[in-house]
Amino acid sequence: MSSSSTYKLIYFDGRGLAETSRMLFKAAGQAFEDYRYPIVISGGQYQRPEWDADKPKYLYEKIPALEIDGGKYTIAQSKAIERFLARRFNMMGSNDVETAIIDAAGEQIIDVKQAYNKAKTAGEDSVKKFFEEDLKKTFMAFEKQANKDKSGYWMGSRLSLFDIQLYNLIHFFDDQQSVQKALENCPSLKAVHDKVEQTPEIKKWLDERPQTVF
Ligand SMILES: N[C@@H](CCC(=O)N[C@@H](CS)C(=O)NCC(=O)O)C(=O)O
Repeated sequence: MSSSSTYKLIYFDGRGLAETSRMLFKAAGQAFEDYRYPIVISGGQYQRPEWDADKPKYLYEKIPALEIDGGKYTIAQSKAIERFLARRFNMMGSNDVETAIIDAAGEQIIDVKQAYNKAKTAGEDSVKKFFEEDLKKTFMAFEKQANKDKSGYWMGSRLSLFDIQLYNLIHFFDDQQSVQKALENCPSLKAVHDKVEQTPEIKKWLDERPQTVF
């Protein structure tokens, strides 16, 4: 398999678990098919009949999925897809230690999102505590590791998977005021955010991507 492969990224018509992979494709200048199952909210419920019909065809009955070379290979699990693409596009660090650090930070994002979902079910006070403590501590930890090479990127001298994951984490929450407060003492992370947003291929994508509810 070579990097001249063709790619089809399959997900719902939303950013969700596919957007980091879409942004990796865009940043790398790699063409891909951005296949989106329609999803509408009706009576407070998600309706996605096309997906329901196709679901049993997928290995774990979940998406995103990445089909390579016309479906010769299919990769499941969003984080496995992201790491695969990042490795292919040279965005996974420049040695095995950098790779592991990028990988670990991505795992922490999963943990912090889980903490947020838990806080939401526990009520308003827990959500407030989440932003003031959990998210802030996670950002401070990321800040400590950031920009050691003075490149403005989080790790090393070029864009990596974690830069994009961090950008999407920052935009994951509805309460942007609390996110900005949690980021207060993290100048390097804010700089990474802006650098990602100003990357020409990504900027173009942010301007033209479909506006979706999630
Ligand atoms: N750990 C998986 C979770 C995938 C997942 O739960 N996907 C949801 C959509 S966000 C799904 O396909 N659900 C199946 C369904 O709703 O029928 C990943 O990161 O890819």
